[in-house]
Amino acid sequence: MSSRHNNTVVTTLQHHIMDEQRVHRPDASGEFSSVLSGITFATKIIADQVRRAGLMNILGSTGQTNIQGEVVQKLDMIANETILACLGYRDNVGIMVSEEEDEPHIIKELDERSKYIVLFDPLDGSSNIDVNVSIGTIFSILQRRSDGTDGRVMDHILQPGYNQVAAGYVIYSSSTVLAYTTGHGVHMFTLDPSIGAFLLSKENISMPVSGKTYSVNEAYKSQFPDGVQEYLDWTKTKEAGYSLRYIGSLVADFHRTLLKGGVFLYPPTQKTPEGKLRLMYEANPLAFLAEQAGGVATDGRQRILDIVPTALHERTPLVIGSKDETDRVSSFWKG
Ligand code: P6P
Repeated sequence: MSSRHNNTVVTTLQHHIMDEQRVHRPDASGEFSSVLSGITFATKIIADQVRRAGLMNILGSTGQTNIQGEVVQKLDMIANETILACLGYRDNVGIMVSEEEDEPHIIKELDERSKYIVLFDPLDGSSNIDVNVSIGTIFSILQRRSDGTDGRVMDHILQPGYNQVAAGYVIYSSSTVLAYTTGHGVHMFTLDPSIGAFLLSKENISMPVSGKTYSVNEAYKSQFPDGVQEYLDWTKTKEAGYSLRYIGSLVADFHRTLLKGGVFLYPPTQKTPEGKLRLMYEANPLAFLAEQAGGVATDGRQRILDIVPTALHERTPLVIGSKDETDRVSSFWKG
């Protein structure tokens, strides 16, 4: 389904979601698309706030720290509250989990109607806000378990990533771009602020199978596992000929890797022996997108999407990107 705008045929995100639903989930009641539209509506508001942050005196920190022990930026809280507000009144969302909140938000009892669980990092990379570096929102959507699990909320939330029904991110940069998957390819949309709509820009994205770009914070090299240090030494050899690109904003580093190929890695360090990045609302959604685009995502040993979570905010090491590149990291790092 498409429309005409500025004399060109365009496909909005809403149309695309409905088309996806009609083709792949004809029996769906449209509830799922209303969850996605709640998220995308929130990200339009966040994009506006991010763009005007410097003018609205909402840069800087709130002086608080979150469960991750990180300083909470004013825009973090605004983004968090925006998503909670936009999804909180959707009948079909039962639980929300935010990087900024210690505990899950139980909106409604999980039942056949309010069966969706939305997990999100409202504004990842927020330490970069004040220096105008790209930041992003990452989201993951699960459904309540239907295998007779009893009513314990955490049993419904702590599901492995292969159970996700959708995942995506929005990157707030020179333009605001949304990428999402429902398990039928990765599709990308660019926000047209003049009409407030996300318009299809890339459909069925395929991550290049290789790419001579590695993305890691090399300042921690001496703390990485030996195999990773050997990989990093190899990338600098003349025969390898790799480039290093590291923005320090996960969504931006992943967005480049998805489109151009290469590999992003955040191995364990002495400071973060379990890894720094969170499994449920960072690694899982990006791993779903990577695999749907033909890429790979592991924790150095196993597929990210196979990890059975044991805690809401658990962290994981992450190696994500082109198949050839992640395989090469694994060949050096025996996990
Ligand atoms: P480091 C931002 O704080 C973040 O969570 C990710 O967006 C980013 O990839 C990572 O941390 C950067 O961590 O230790 O390199 O500053």
